[in-house]
Amino acid sequence: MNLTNWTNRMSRTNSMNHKYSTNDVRVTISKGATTYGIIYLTLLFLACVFGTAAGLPVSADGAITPDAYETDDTYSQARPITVDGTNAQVHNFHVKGDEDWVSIYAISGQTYKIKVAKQGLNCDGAIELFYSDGKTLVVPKVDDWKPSDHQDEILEWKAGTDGVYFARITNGDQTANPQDTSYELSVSRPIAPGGLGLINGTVQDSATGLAISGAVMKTGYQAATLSKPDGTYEIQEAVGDYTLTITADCYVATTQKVTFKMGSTTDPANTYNIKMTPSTGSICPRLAITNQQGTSSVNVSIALNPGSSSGTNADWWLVYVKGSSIYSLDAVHNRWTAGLSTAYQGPVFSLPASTFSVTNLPTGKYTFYLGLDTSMNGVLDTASLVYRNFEVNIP
Ligand SMILES: [Ca+2]
Ligand SMILES: [Ca+2]
Ligand SMILES: [Ca+2]
Repeated sequence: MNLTNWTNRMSRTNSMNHKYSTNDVRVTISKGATTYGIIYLTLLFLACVFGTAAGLPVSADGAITPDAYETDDTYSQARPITVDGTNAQVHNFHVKGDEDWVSIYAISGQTYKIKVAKQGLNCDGAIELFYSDGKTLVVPKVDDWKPSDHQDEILEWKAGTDGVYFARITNGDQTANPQDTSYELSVSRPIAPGGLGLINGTVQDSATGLAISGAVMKTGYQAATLSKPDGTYEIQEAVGDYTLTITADCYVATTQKVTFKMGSTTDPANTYNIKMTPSTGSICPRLAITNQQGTSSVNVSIALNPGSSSGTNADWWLVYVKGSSIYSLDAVHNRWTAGLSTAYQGPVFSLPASTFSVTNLPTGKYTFYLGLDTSMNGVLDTASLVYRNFEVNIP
């Protein structure tokens, strides 16, 4: 692993701040001393703070293979679903009580239809819709509560304001066996077909090329979408020329002239790749993880804009979670340790984009986090915490 930029800077900074030596305040749970209880509490804590369930134990009674969108059990874990996307998302309820959350960017005055279709024998989908706080209901539960009829469930609503909405899909029959609970989830606008065109592409950080997730992309007419965790997007809109506006936390808003053509597909002729410039005003961690195709290694790319927090003392965190395990990078000694501990403690500075690899990872799903909190005490402080997370699968 090569963290030269970061560690050089850290070593220098550390030598100027001996009273904040990481050894004085670091909370390290060593592998040998770790009990399941400590790990569990740590994960619960992380789950609250970072919004991940981190594979916390759930009833595994009859559990089946989770669908590709897991973990998506809370609104903060929801991933965007493309309105009028070319493919429906295939989900299942892999354990009893599973919840599947997705985010939708909706435009005021437009009518949207969320559909659960092609339900398996043990699937009786129920749909709820929430505002951007993930808690306040827009549309209460839509569920025919007839486990045996397998009719499509449809929630239709007219958006009152532009913004992010969250849909929660649950199995109407919570006691149903997880076997055969698959369903297809789609979101569409009930408008006349035929006059729609499609564009697609990626949204990337102009400085680092890192994927930007959750960028809001609007045509200014009827369509909007959120970029996916890998930075890709897809939009359908009435045929014509538009100026796409793109906004994202930590980036300068930008525009792109686009053309929606009749009968267009996701080919290069309809591809617009967007680059966004990092904003300088606020502290912004940037993180992207890529699997080295078919290997047990990942490349971890990190960068940090200090914004107005430059020079403020902070706890820096770079951790990954797999199942019930959590590992933290010790950037000063260039090693990973079990448990939750700071990567570094010291003033916030501009961390140039750097990439290093983590090797020999066992098969499974990993969530990486890069975060900073400006209460430098070796404890994860939610009040001042800013972070980015990124999920990667080791095949
Ligand atoms: Ca699921
Ligand atoms: Ca789920
Ligand atoms: Ca702290």
